[in-house]
Amino acid sequence: MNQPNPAIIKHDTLFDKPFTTPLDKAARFSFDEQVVACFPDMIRRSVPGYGQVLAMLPLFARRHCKYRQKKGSGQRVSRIYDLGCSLGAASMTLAGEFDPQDLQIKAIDISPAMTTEATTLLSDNYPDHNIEVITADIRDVELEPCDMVILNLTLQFLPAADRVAVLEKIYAALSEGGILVLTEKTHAFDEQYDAWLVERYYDFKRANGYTEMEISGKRNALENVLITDTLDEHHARLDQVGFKRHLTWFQFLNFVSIVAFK
Ligand code: GEK
Repeated sequence: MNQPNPAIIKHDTLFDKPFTTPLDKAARFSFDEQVVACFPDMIRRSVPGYGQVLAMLPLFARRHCKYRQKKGSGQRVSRIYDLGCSLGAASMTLAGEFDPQDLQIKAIDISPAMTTEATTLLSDNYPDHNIEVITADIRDVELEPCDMVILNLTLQFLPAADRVAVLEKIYAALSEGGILVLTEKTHAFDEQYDAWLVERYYDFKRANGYTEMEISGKRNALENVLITDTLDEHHARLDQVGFKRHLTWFQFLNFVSIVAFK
């Protein structure tokens, strides 16, 4: 990476503290202003491999984005969607590695608190890039033809019944040779393996400075909000929506990233 990603480091001084008092334990997790303020710290300390996955996105884009003709202008551009963009870390990673005229990025998130901050971060850091931040539910948006779609830790927040429809829409919008990068927290089908992975995941969080109260507070808040699938379920769903080839290219404990090829 040429320069540090501001969506990751900007709030370095604001540590993730939403779950530090017993009463907070009852709070349901939501992507509000309180979460936005500490989001970069939270995601970096609680998602194993977050930085590594982001760092690979521009390398994937280089291989799979075919430059399409921009209507009427004679210019060629690639369109990439960042769905569930939060503060725009994935979009920013891509912008940092591409010339402004090469990409059109559409970053979408349902949380206005997230998109407000993402708009500021992206326009401050990449004023010349063509990046549109949109506040919307990804279940409702129409996708334009595109070369790459990033679903980084977002599908897991949709109701299980809505996941197929979103993936079908992505498949339809992708150009031949385009890719979906799907990163998710998962659970293992085997209970013993799952217990081991979950315990090591809590060890990972402890090692990153989280207290027992913070770990259990977050676990309770995310119950029924973040609903994981198994890796097999993800691959079966990708088959179901039409992707003929899909590969788990990254795994770190119970977090995985899959690339699906159209
Ligand atoms: C990153 N991708 O830093 N429509 C749009 N956005 C949604 C929806 C929905 N239906 N449901 C949830 N979100 C980011 C990290 S965070 C992951 C993604 C996490 C949004 C939600 O508002 C939040 O910003 C994001 O999905 C999930 O690369 O917090 O663990």
